[in-house]
Amino acid sequence: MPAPPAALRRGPFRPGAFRSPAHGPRTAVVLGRWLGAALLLCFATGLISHLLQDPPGWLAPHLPPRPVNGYRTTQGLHVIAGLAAVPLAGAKLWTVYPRLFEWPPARGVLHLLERLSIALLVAAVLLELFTGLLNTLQWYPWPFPFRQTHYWTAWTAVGALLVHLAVKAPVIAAHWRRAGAVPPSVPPPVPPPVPPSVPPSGRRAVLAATAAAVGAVTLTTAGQSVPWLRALDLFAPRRPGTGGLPVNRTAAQAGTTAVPADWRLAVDGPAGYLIGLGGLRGLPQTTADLPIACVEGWSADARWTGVRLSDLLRRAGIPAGSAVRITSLEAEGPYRVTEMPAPYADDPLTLLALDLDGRPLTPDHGFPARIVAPNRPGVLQTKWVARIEAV
Ligand SMILES: Nc1nc2c(c(=O)[nH]1)N[C@H]1C(S)=C(S)[C@@H](COP(=O)(O)O)O[C@H]1N2
Ligand SMILES: [Mo]
Repeated sequence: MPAPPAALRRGPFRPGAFRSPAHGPRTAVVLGRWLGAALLLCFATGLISHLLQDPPGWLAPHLPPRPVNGYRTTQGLHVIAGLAAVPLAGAKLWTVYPRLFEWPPARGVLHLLERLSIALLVAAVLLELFTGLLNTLQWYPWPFPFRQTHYWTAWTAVGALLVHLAVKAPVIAAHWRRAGAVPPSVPPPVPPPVPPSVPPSGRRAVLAATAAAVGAVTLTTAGQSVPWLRALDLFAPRRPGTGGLPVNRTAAQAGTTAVPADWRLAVDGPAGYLIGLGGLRGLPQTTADLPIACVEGWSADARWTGVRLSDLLRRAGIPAGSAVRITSLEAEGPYRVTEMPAPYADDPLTLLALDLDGRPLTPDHGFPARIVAPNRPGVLQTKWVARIEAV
């Protein structure tokens, strides 16, 4: 590689400025494997979340309401892998940042394109981690919609990641195994002279520190979706209070604290009707243990009691196999209206819940009645229900 002009041959541009194996390709490959695995897990689980929350028309009638804890599991993994990717991305960038001082900055058009694709990859991954992290805090200090941005940036990141893997395939292959483990058929490369000041354990120290950081982040936040880690859940933004579910949007925020005394649920259909709380309590009641699995990263179990949604629909003459629209009392808000595909509406565990853990719903949890369905993102578990109709 040519040396930079004399005036630049200092500091990080000095030839041989970075000689520690901590900045070497083997470290980059090991960290890249961990980070790549975390990012691909994020991508796959994020895609599931996106499809469950906003399915294209052809998919909606085939969404599975089972397993009951399916969405809780994939969303828990999404947030766990995303949080683990934060220290991993930091370590990976630290390992390769000496490349910023490479001379010349571009050896040709192809090399320039390759470097630009890495710039895009880094920008997309950092934007994903940043927006995802802030979403778990429900903090949106930006003018763009979170979900669409997070979704399309994910495709950008994965595309740039595939280009990166293809370009780097020879380096990845050469450093996939530890230097000592190279198969004997390949002549061992002549190791570059390492000055004695550089500890040979530099790489191991970086990897160990990264693993420790990932472990600490995971253990202190995974409790927001993994019940048996709840005791260690120090840093997750949301935890169930004493014996309760977290609340994302309170009744005060939604303007639904004062439910009119003459509240009636409207079920629209060929035999549509209005029914009050007393009428609903007079219908056969079902109890089901279903989690609220919030897209903002937490999930929690609860025991719900209420009327099967399918019973309410049949009474209105709405046939099985119908998708329904559920509208909240809330005057406005992104989750005021939900469309529920037929498999959920037909499921015997999908309830119009009146009780939570054996007590009538509190205003924050959706009094007088709310929807709960199995394997469904929390955002779609509509609270303060006013109207149900076939679509
Ligand atoms: N009408 C209405 N229903 C809603 C919401 C809302 O903003 N409005 N928030 C949803 C979200 S994001 C979640 S995670 C769950 C939380 O239910 P909980 O507050 O009872 O725990 O309610 C859902 N139901
Ligand atoms: Mo949520």
